[in-house]
Amino acid sequence: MEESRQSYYLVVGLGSSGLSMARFLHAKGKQVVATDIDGSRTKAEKILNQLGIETQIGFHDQKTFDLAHTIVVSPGIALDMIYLKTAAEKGITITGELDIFSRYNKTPVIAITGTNGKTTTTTMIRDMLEACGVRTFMGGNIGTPLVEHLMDDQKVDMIVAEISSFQLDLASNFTPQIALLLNVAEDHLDRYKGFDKYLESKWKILKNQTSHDIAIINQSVAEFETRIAKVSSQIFSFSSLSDSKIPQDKLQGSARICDDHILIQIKDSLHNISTKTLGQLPGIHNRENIAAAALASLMAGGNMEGIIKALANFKNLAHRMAFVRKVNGICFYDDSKATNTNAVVRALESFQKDIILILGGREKGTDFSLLACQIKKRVKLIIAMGEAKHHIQDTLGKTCRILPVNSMKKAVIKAYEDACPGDVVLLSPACASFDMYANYGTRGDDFIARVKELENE
Ligand code: UMA
Repeated sequence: MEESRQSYYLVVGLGSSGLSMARFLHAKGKQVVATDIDGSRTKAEKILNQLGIETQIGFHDQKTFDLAHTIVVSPGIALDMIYLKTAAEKGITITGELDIFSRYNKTPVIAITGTNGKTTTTTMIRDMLEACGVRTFMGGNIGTPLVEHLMDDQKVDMIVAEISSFQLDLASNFTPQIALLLNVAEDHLDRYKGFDKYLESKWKILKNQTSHDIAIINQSVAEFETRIAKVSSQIFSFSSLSDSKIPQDKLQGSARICDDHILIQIKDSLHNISTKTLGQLPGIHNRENIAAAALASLMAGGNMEGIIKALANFKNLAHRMAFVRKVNGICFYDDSKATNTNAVVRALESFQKDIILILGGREKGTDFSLLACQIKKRVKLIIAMGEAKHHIQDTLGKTCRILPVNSMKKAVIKAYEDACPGDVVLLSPACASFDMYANYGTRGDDFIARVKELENE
């Protein structure tokens, strides 16, 4: 690295976000240097080197950070990383993919954030709009980095973007035309200094919106009333609570979740979605996702006909309360995506009782005691696995019988041995998967494979 060179963008982290970002900036004619601490990122290294991009793989070099013009940080990298802090002190601009994307993007954006239900709602909006003839690009935290849209020739009318708090933390100019805030519950407390900081990050999705933009917010999100009083966006709300305390004059429209339908009001027009036929999407949380998605789709130019058609075809996504199979009268469910306690509570509420719950993995500052009430009501045995298993035993040991295990295979076998016909075995871990797996998907796949082995035995 030459001491004098100061015009390059440094891309930090070469997972899917960083790799796309390095390619995009290079395509825009920027000088790019890319670095990843993981020495096994040789595939990314090769792709970038072939483009003529300099890489530093297997290490970070403070000098490379300090001499950059701008540092673009991957969302999964904590911002208290020493290299970033030192560079920031030297006045180097530190940013993330949302700001770079916003600088070049010309297509309207629907941005969806929240602790749970982001991926489901994002996919639903994409499906609803497509069913209404609106061409979409779907990306962001859901998997395809947003800058991929900017490298694609395909014409679209709307971008449907799943957005995480990590992405919002580095966003200063991101302004979605339609922003959704689905819910906020305890999560990622290994990265944030307390729930308030995490909540603050989620509310940032509305920060730059003006009176031309739309915000669709769950009324039960903490600080709803005080926050909406301060934003300029047109506010639409949705709620599954029967008594709304929000003065109606603050709202441009709303969706109310009733027993067997969702009632949507936008100015003077009323729309109704019957939920009687939505067996694929159980639980109040899915009704909330539908309400938010329908409001967003209507405001983005969709119509009720397309929305209802998309809902009729919508299948619950993999690893979210997905029924695996019944073995000798015992039903197995894969809810590997439940990586926080709020998601586990929602999963437990879907069953009456006699649940054998597989919990554990890598903690995210998790407070397992938030599960105690539901566990007391419905769970007969907890199988605890992964790094968190001792913490689970310490916190919930007095609430329920707990069996620690060392592998998914053991977890499934032990659950099966303890279960009676009619019981439910539920993988809903309340933890990240990274102590044992590449991601929650491979954890769920392992669970499914182990359940299938039971039938063969
Ligand atoms: N790394 C360094 N230095 C460090 C630490 C990490 O170089 O000090 C490197 C790692 O070695 C690795 C890379 O950074 O190679 C990982 O970057 P990343 O964690 O940002 O992962 P990506 O593969 O780029 O995926 C990210 C999002 N990941 C996270 O936010 C953790 C993906 O969301 C997203 O789909 C993708 O960008 C495309 O936008 C995943 C996620 O788990 C699904 N999100 C969290 C969640 O949903 O709860 C927020």
